[in-house]
Amino acid sequence: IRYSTVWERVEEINGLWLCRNFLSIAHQSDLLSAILNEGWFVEESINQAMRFGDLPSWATKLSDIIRETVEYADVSVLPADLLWREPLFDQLIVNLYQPGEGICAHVDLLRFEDGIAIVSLESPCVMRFSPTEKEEDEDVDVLLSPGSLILMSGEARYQWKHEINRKQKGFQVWEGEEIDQKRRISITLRKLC
Ligand code: AKG
Repeated sequence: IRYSTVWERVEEINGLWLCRNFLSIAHQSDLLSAILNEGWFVEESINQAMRFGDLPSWATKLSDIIRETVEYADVSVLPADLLWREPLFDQLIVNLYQPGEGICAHVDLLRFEDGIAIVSLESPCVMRFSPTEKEEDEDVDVLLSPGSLILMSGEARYQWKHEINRKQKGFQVWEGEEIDQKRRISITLRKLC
């Protein structure tokens, strides 16, 4: 096994799980090379690539190990039948964020099924979750370190927005320390309804 099967539940948010050390350093660099070899990001103005249906082979392999890591997870933390569907994912987004770039608060479109996975590469970042029906200040920050995987399901997917605010210096702080922003690449895997 070249990946971690240790999952954590994000206590405050039902349906949000984090696998901090999902990919080894070597696997992260293989994945990064495969993505950059696609040639999607040769022009500076392009920072997102989307694929539907048959995914590149590296993404299919990634899906396979996501399925395995869920199957082997401690069932007291993560339900083993969470991602039983076939195919597991048929839509891929790769986002490339330069320092200062992030993504606004959103809930993923309803045309995607429940059960969304995000793998992070390169710069760590803080992803902020905020409830769609806000009564008080209940935001929850999650650190997405390189090689980590998060899974969003149920409430986490439908009742919480997620965002990454890297607009200004000082916004990305984790445990009192400002994160040194570098390029970040994320891989989001979903299944169309
Ligand atoms: C999206 O593309 O909808 C995302 O939320 C991406 C999040 C990320 O880059 O980690």
